[in-house]
Order: sequence, then C-alpha cells, then structure tokens
Amino acid sequence: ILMERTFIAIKPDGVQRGLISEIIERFERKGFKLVAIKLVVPSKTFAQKHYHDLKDRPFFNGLCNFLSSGPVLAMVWEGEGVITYGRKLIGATDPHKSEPGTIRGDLAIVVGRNIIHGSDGPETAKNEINLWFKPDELTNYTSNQEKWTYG
Ligand code: DAT
Ligand code: MG
Repeated sequence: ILMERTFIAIKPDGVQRGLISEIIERFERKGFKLVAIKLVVPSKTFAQKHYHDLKDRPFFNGLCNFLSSGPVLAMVWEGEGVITYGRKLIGATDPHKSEPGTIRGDLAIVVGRNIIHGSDGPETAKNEINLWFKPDELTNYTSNQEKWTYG
C-alpha cells in the first residue's frame, strides 16, 4: 500500500454549524485512517501562513479573518490516495459548483463559507501537516480494519 497523509480542517463555519461528526464520518466510512486531530483557534498570523499562496487575492484578508474567527478542527488523515480522494470527498471550491454527494455540495452554499479545507497536493499536504501539528501529535498505529479495507 502506498500510504499518504493529508491535512483536513473543518473551518469555523463547519464547527459552529455542528457538522463535525457528519464530515468525520464521511472520511471514516470511506476507510481512511485518522492519525491526528485537535480543535484550535488559529491567530490571524497563523491563518495568513496557512493561506500564504493566496496572499495576492482580493479575498485574502477576509479569508484570514474568517479562519481565525473561531475553533477549527485540524486533522490528518491517512490512506492510499487520500490527498486526491480527500479533495473529491470535499468537492469544488465554490459550493454552487460542487456536486451533490460531496461535502461542500451537500452542506454549503457560498465560497466564503465552504466549511472545510483539504490539502491540494503532496507538497502542500506535507507543509500544512508541519504547520498545524508537532511531530509528536501525529500517531502511528495499525488500523484493525486495514486488512479488510485493502485486502
Ligand atoms: P480550496 O479551499 O478548494 O483549496 P483555494 O485554495 O483556491 O480553494 O481557496 C482557499 C479558500 O479561499 C477557499 O476554500 C475559499 C476562499 N476562496 C477561494 N476563492 C474565493 C473567492 N473567489 N471569493 C471568496 N473566497 C474565496
Ligand atoms: Mg486550497
């Protein structure tokens, strides 16, 4: 198995709307393995680091204010293809365009409140995991269901 890890975060709107269990359930049922999780209120400076790639976009300031406006559920999920497939579970950035069946398609309406973040590639996954988690916050364990999920 080619295991990968990705950074997934439920943004303040998803937490406030009570969607934590609904979102976690989708990753869990798929067969992905949770290896780290914590609830944090990021500072604005931290939010700016997280979204540094978007610093020249007009919505950058509002986006960083929003991300730092309340608790964020930060997670690391592991599995074969989890970076790409995690983005698939999440759906398109703009919920008006996300397909039904995806997290944003089913649970959000506008781009500025699209409830969840997921790393968009191996490099960003690595960087975002390192930004949000200390090494000793990441667990290493064999899931009991692994042999049934992967064969
Ligand atoms: P994604 O979160 O799907 O990776 P992104 O990295 O392009 O999308 O943008 C990060 C977040 O910024 C996105 O989840 C919501 C916000 N955003 C993106 N485009 C926007 C826009 N045109 N107006 C307002 N917010 C936007
Ligand atoms: Mg992105």
